[in-house]
Amino acid sequence: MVMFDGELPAAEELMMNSDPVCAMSATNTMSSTFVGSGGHLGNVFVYVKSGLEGQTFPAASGTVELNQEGCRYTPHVMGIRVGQTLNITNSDPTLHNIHATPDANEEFNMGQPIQGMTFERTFETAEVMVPMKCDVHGWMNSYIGVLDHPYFAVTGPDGAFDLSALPPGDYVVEAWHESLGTQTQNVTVATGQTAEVSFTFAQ
Ligand SMILES: [Cu+2]
Repeated sequence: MVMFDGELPAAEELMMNSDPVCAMSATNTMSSTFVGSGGHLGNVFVYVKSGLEGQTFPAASGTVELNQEGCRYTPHVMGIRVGQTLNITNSDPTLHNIHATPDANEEFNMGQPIQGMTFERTFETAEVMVPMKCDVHGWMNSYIGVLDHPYFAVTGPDGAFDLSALPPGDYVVEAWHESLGTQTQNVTVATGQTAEVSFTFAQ
């Protein structure tokens, strides 16, 4: 569970009118930075930061989807495995470009002028997080956590996450939020038991 103890910033009014296609979607002008209610914090990337060294894991099956719809990225925060295919789609009848600005991976920047266009990318190195943005629409951004193991999750609006497939062991678990920073906790998973982990971000 991830909680937020503080005052939520006022909803960000976004300048979506600059593109008539985006303006049609402007009913949803809430920033996706803070998602959740009642103190529950969504869009937090939670992952095992250490404790899995030296282990190898079966390759991920399937692709991960990143969609541009209503001049937003969906999802806003996501995780992917090293080498797993990221399928990026433009569902809008307007130009978007996908500009990834990683530190450890290769930067890329590709335009998608036509509705329905897709392309695929992979990431070669673990990196938390890879920022993505659209240079046409300054409000469009998203973050992708790239990991070489499968133990990661993104909190929903209820603040909940589930790493329950994690085998017994001693771990450092990190919670990352785009504007509140990171927190870590030492977590011991005993055989046959469930560890409850809670993070509280304050401002
Ligand atoms: Cu765009």
